[in-house]
Amino acid sequence: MTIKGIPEEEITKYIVLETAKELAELSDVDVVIVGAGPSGMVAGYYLSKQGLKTVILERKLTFGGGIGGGGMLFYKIIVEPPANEILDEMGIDYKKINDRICIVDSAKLMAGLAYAALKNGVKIIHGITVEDVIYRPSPLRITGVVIQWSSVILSGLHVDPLFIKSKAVVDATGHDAEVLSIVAKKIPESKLKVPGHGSAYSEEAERLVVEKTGRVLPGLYATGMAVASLYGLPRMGPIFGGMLLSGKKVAEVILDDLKK
Ligand code: 48F
Repeated sequence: MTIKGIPEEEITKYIVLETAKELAELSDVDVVIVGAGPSGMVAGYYLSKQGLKTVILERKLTFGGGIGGGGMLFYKIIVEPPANEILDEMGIDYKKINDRICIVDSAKLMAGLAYAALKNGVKIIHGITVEDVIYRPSPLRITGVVIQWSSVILSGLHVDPLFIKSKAVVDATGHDAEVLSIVAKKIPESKLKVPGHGSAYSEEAERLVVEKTGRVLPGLYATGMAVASLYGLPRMGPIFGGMLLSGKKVAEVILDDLKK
């Protein structure tokens, strides 16, 4: 079998054309999820499963957020029941140690969550940073995000950004709760404060994160560690059951809100 050669100009033409067509389509979506970590990818999985036009914007050129680092670079991740039921549904296999602990390889979890979400139709775009939100005042509503290539931000060049309009914006940015922090800083009407998460109390932290997951303001939602940082909840370390269940819960809250 001989591979056919492609002229260079066609490489450029089709990459640019196909990307531009899709990006234009994605200028107005149902849900923007900021961050392709565990909570963001699970939220994307359930939202796209219900047919919502969902895009995940990820600053880096990879998936998984904190999953890849395992526990201090030991490449196993702990998922606590009943969050393993999400792995069952997605076809990600793991080892059950006891009633409290299931173990999965970090690479398998990263790839498995991404593939499950993508198969449901979510669009994941790498190398884009959300640097601000779009809002409408009185009554306050978050109506989308302001985006920039991560490489432009890293270069330090002054380049004006672009926008994506959405019915819901989800902060799934992890410990730094970047979207919530931007809103807290730039929109006084939000009255939002982001104190950051507390010290470790693993046995309580995951339950609290799932409990507090949901709508923060009209149009703005939080999932995963961003929830811990918003409410000053304790950290939990490399256990991920709460992240997966938080992603599922935020999807349910959004689906409910958008039905109204
Ligand atoms: O940090 P991350 O994995 O968030 P998470 O879903 O999970 C937290 C756990 O990994 C772990 C933990 C609990 O087990 O303590 O830390 O809450 O993933 C966040 C993703 O968001 C991206 C970032 O690169 C990462 O992949 N991100 C952060 N800020 C932005 C962003 C931004 N402004 N724009 C785009 N992506």
